[in-house]
Amino acid sequence: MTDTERTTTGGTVSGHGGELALAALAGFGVRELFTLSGGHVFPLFDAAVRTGVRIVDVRHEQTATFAAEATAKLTRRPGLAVLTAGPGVTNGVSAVTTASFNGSPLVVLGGRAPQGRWGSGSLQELDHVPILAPVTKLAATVTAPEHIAADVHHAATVALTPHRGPVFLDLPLDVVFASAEVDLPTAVVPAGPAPDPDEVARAAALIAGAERPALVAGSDVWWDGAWEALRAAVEALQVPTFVNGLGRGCLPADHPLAFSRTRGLLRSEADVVVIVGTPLDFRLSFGSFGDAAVVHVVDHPSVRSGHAATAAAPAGDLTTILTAFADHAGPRADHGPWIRRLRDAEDAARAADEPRLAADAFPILPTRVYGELRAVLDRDAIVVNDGGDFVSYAGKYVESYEPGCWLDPGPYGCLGTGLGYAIAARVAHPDRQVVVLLGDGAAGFSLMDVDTLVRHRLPVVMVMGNNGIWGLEKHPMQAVYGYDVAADLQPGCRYDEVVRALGGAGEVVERPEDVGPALRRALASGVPYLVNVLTDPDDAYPRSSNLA
Ligand SMILES: Cc1ncc(C[n+]2csc(CCOP(=O)(O)OP(=O)(O)O)c2C)c(N)n1
Ligand SMILES: [Mg+2]
Repeated sequence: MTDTERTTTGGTVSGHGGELALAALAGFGVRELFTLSGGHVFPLFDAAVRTGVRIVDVRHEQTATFAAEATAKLTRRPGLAVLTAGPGVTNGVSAVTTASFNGSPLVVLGGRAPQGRWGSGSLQELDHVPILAPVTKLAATVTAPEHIAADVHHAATVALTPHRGPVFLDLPLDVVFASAEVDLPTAVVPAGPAPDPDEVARAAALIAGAERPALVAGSDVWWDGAWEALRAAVEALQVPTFVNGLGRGCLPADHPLAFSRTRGLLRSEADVVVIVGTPLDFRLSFGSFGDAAVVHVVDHPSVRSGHAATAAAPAGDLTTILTAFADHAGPRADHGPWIRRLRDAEDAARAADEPRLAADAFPILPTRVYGELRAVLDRDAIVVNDGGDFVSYAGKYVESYEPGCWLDPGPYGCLGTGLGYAIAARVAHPDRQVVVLLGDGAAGFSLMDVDTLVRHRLPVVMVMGNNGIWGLEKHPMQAVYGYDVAADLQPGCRYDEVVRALGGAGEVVERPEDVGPALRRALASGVPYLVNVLTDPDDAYPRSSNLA
């Protein structure tokens, strides 16, 4: 096969199953795959070698799958994980589920025992499809080499179609090692459905006519490429705007209409709350904001809320909907007094935070780490969050100024994203700061993948809030029972020595005045570097409950 035959705009492709699969994905811009070796998937490796797809081989399939999901989050292209049959696939299931909750266009290609011997007890002979079906948009087995390109093309299209999400195909050994010559369909990135213009107009009129409206923008604004339309809409309608998930940075944190500290006031004071591109889940008090009417704007009718009452719920392409909001020509109330009220409250809340951000307490308060971090982070730094209380503080104190910079695990709340997301961030953005915020507990799920950072020369800065406990569980258990079990880790554990042993660098920080200099050394080092900050175990992130 010549390179011109491996075209991104359709045409004929021939080769073994791995070549056919990667040819189908090339048209969607897939340039790297994340994997851990296994004989069932060798043809995919061979195809990558032949076509220049970067292979990033990691130390746990969960990390590979998180890295693929994060590649999608960072690039808005499909991310590709290649998982070997049986345990390779099942090790990826929590990360696939995370992608499902996040609406991330993740493509997982699994190995599979040969279909010619199915039922005879081949190594790792497991039917993965029923395991993956509930957490994917599509889970299927490719049954013939002639089907591989079309099936993979279809799977990628499904992953990218709003509302987006993960897809899974497994390729039996005797199918993926065989060859075929087939026509490759043209890769098209599908647009969302057209929204109902009357529903959109009704929503716009509600917002414009409200006295105290507010908007919360979430990840689908980023996935839909709708951040400019978002900005145009909130500027035209003069709506104070909050962000969550990948919505962060879709309106820069220093925009005059951007707010973060005053979300509590929505419940007590707003009269219309507009939620765009994120579910009405626990992060948004299940879509209940006191007496406020709720407008839920979604990228597809299938993700309209089933539990919350909404005054309007336009569904479809978010750019179309937000542009229509921006163009709304009907009557509008003056939102000026409300914006000033929120801004005063926001300024007061920020001023009240300052002492904790600068605290020189010993042991170090986690807030001090964030006070120091904001001084050294670039506006386009990629920030990865993996932990409990330590990253709850990050959510509060780290600002995002550009879209696609903020990687949190999302509403599935799965610890262990850290190193996978970090690997993807460095691969996608070789020239930006990549900073991983790690709880000491969370780190245990993926720290071995520092080895991957070292082998693949992927420098990232890891900042650990090391309180020696599973803080987000220990404090609530104390509150509920008056005692706690299964919540202690080793105090002062030298995770920085682990990173050194794996070929990176690091240091331990015990004094508040040493945090800033250590962060600067780490960012200047050009190697994987862990700043192991020993933080106060008695400090608990102020929250009512994490169980409801
Ligand atoms: C895979 C997984 N296991 C368990 C949990 C439950 N959990 C949520 S937060 C947390 C504690 C995290 O501790 P650490 O990373 O040290 O952060 P800290 O709260 O101490 O700052 C746990 C165990 C989870 N969310 N995900
Ligand atoms: Mg901890």
